Order: sequence, then structure tokens, then C-alpha cells
Amino acid sequence: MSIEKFNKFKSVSFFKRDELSGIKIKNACAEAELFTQGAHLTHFKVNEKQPIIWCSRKARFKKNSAIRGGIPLCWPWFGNLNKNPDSVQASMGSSTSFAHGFVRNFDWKLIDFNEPSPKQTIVKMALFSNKETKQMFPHTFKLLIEFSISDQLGISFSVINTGTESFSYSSALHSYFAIGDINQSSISGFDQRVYIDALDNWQQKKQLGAVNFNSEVDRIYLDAPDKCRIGCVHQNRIIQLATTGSRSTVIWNPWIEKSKRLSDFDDTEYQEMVCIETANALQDFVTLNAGEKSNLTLTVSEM
Ligand code: TA6
Repeated sequence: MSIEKFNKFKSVSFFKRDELSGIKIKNACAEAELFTQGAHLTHFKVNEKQPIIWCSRKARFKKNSAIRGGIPLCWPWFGNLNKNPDSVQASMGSSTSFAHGFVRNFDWKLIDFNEPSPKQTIVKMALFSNKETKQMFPHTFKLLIEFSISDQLGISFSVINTGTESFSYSSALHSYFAIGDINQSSISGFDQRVYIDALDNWQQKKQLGAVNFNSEVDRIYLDAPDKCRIGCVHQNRIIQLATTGSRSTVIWNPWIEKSKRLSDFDDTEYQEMVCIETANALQDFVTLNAGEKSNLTLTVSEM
């Protein structure tokens, strides 16, 4: 589709970064950057404030390769497929040995923009099942994602089963947040919640108080709260997440050793980021019958 038809939108411009096509949003209130590959948002910042979304200085912008940072979209499976429930595994086809599904590596279709006010820009993208997706996920589907860029970041992600049979999936908005200093940051909202510790034989544990960091953390909170906060003392701010349609939350920081193993991640970058992932993972998977639709939303604001 030619992008010329979108030139009427004042807050929108287009650019290339390495192999990928990008969309820059700059309105009276905020700025953002997204790529059509993976419908991947990589930057969000409210004017006169610090960026809220983090992206690695070593991120690669290559075809069929996930960008390290921003908000990668994990679908139709979260994590390693073999850790998913049978229903999710049974819904998949072949070539599924990599983590977090395949939609973050596919080029999404730019559907439209909307500028409800000078302070808000809405970006709509879609991905439709095709011959390639059907090898890994032998079903017919339509994915819709809508980003709202204003004094807060809004994301609405919908899955529509446009086929004739049901399928199951797990998913996550795998959001990387710029928190300044991990040693002066903590996450509240999970006290007394049960989580699966992916770093300790997937054992079930209970969260006591706030989530603090002094080593790698990789936890899947089931029956997660619909609100949580990141206290960033170093930046003198609180980042709040509010969700609907998400029953799990994943919290990850790679810490020192894993950071060194990630080729698209600087050794010290673990200090400035944390992932809080708005998910439906493990037994919180979703099953859609023919014609059914699911929706998950995330609203990120600074307090
Ligand atoms: O955030 C949870 C997690 O599954 C971690 O285990 C880690 O692998 C992270 O996702 C990043 O995964 P990626 O495939 O994007 O490198």
C-alpha cells in the first residue's frame, strides 16, 4: 500500500532504519517510533519527560529478526512452546522451535491513522494469516493492534478466529521499560501473588512485598493484578501499567550473566531496564472458537 495516502496526518512521518520501515509520531503531547515489522513500538516519550519505553543501543533492525527492546508482540505462543500447555502445543504446526511465536518477525499492514486532537495520534495495524503463518500455526486468523500516543501510551491487541475451527494460544506484550537504575527501582502490585519461577525449575512461589532486583528475575505471575507500578527513585517518577484481558504478568531482568550472552544487548544495559509483560501465559492461555475474538489492552502512564 502506498504511504502517500497517509501524508495528510500532521503528526506522522516515515523513515527507514537499516532494513526496516519505520513510522515516527510527533504530536503536541508526545512522540513515538514504530516499525511495520512486528507492529513493533520501540520508543515512547511524553514531551519534557524522559522516555518510558527502552530499546537497546545494540538493537538490530533487520528483516525476520526481533528488535531488542520496545514492545515485541509474542503470539501465538509465549516463551518456549514446549513449556506451554498441551492445548497450545496442539494448535501449532511445524518450525516452532524458537521463543515467543512468529508475529514479531512478520511485516504488518498499516491500516490507518487517526488524530482525534493535536495531542493524540492513533496508529492501526493488522496481520492476516497466510501460507507462511499456516506452516507454524495451521489456522486462519486476523490480528489487529491499535496504538494511542498521547500523555499516556495505549495499546489494544485483538485476535479474531476467522476460520472454522477453534485454536488456543498464549501471548504477551513484551514491554521493556526505561527505569534509569534497576538498583533504585521496584515493582509494586504483586504482593501475595503466586508466580512461576522460570529460573528455579518452574517452581510455584508466592511474592512477598514489592519485586526488587539483585540477580536475574524471570517470573510468570498467574492471576495477575490489572494494575501495577514501577517506582523509579533514580528518575523521581512512577510508571503505572493498567491492563484488561491479561491474566498473567511476566517480570524479567537479565542481570549480568544473561546480558553478556545476548548479542544485541550491552553488558551493562540490564541496569537501565525492566520488562513487565502483559500476557496470557501458561495455564492462562486463550481458546477461541470459530468467529470468536479476544482483546487485551495496556495503558502506560507516568505519575
Ligand atoms: O521475558 C521473559 C523471557 O521469556 C525471558 O526468558 C527472556 O528469554 C526474554 O523473554 C527475552 O526473550 P527473546 O526471545 O526476546 O530474547
